[in-house]
Amino acid sequence: MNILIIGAGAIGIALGASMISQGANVSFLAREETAKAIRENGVERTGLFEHYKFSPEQCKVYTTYKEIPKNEFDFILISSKTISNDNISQNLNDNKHIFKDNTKIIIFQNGFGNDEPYLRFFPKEQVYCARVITGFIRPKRYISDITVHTAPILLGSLQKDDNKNTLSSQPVAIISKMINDSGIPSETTEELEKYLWAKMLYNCTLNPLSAILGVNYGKLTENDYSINIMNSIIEEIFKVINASGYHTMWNTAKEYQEIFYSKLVPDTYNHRSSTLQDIQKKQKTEIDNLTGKVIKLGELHNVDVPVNKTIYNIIKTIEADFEK
Ligand SMILES: *[C@@H]1O[C@H](CO)[C@@H](O)[C@H](O)[C@H]1NC(C)=O
Ligand SMILES: *[C@@H]1O[C@H](CO)[C@@H](O)[C@H](O)[C@H]1NC(C)=O
Ligand SMILES: *[C@@H]1O[C@H](CO)[C@@H](O)[C@H](O)[C@H]1NC(C)=O
Ligand SMILES: *[C@@H]1O[C@H](CO)[C@@H](O)[C@H](O)[C@H]1NC(C)=O
Ligand SMILES: *[C@@H]1O[C@H](CO)[C@@H](O)[C@H](O)[C@H]1NC(C)=O
Ligand SMILES: CC(=O)N[C@H]1CO[C@H](CO)[C@@H](O)[C@@H]1O
Ligand SMILES: CC(=O)N[C@H]1CO[C@H](CO)[C@@H](O)[C@@H]1O
Repeated sequence: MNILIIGAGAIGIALGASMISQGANVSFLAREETAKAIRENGVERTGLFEHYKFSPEQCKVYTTYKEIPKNEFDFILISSKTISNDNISQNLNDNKHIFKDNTKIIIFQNGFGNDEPYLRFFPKEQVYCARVITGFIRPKRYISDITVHTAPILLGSLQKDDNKNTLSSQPVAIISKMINDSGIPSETTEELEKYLWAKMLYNCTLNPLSAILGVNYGKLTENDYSINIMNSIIEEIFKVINASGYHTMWNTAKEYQEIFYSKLVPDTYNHRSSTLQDIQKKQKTEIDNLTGKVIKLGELHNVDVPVNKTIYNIIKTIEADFEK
């Protein structure tokens, strides 16, 4: 089993260590600085669950596609930031020699519809997604530390066959089993769409607003003004989900709001969103793939989402001066 991991960030390193622990041959495609750190130190997984430490000889690292041998990989796991998908999917298409006949791509990223850029070049039977709500940080370039775990990592397809049935998750079951056997709970699902929309609801409601106001998630639920904004965001997203023919676990915005305030936010009260962390580091955020996605779907289906648009425009204004 040969696995390529594109994007050796916190989640990529953790996935790599998990796969090596289960006897797979793991290669990373990483930026120069990270590649150097892995070549010198190997990779480590720390924090929650089993800890693993592998030497540089136990994995391979590439910095360009050119260096990768032909006909090499059974699975390609994408764990870069979403903003790189246009480029990565194009690069994979230009370097199809690294694929075997039946190589599967699995996308481990935030947001909904991240498979779309890949589907320009690869058939839907080859492209899968994951829902990850486990928290990873990278204290050193070659170490991934697992800080929070909310629910199993779920793998499956967002694509439907001609009869409108979701494609089976079975082709990627071996990867969820390896993740699970490495100690991080993981399973496959035929309902990935619902789970990803649940995550979108949560992230689109909390991330940008917490970043604009510079506060943790919990703080947002402590006054009526921010609650007002969040309620509007949730209502708009429900309209969009409904109009686009997607589904999630709750039938109405109200049902979701109840669990959101009583359970979801209290459970993650102190969390500082990745959007806030990006802005503090003066890095571009993933807003285009969160709120931006809701706005695009709204336009496509004639649903007005003014609050989402305002939030989106504020974040875009803040990041306008950031380099990358
Ligand atoms: C790993 O790769 C080596 C050759 O590079 C091969 O001999 C071995 O069978 C591979 N292991 C697995 C688990 O695929
Ligand atoms: C796109 O990919 C190529 C090839 O890996 C790389 O040289 C280039 O810097 C990438 N561009 C962006 C914008 O990430
Ligand atoms: C994610 O955002 C990038 C821009 O940052 C965009 O190019 C890409 O198409 C978006 N992906 C989806 C699925 O919307
Ligand atoms: C989204 O929400 C999950 C929890 O559901 C959280 O772990 C993650 O950091 C959030 N951020 C993004 C950008 O999706
Ligand atoms: C995941 O691992 C747990 C034990 O760690 C086991 O009980 C469960 O059946 C495994 N699930 C899958 C899908 O392999
Ligand atoms: C909750 C909600 O808005 N449900 C609507 C979803 O869309 C269908 C029509 O496509 C409506 O009948 C539902 O009322
Ligand atoms: C294109 C679009 O949906 N624009 C709307 C943005 O929000 C304002 C304020 O509610 C609306 O008036 C626009 O129609």
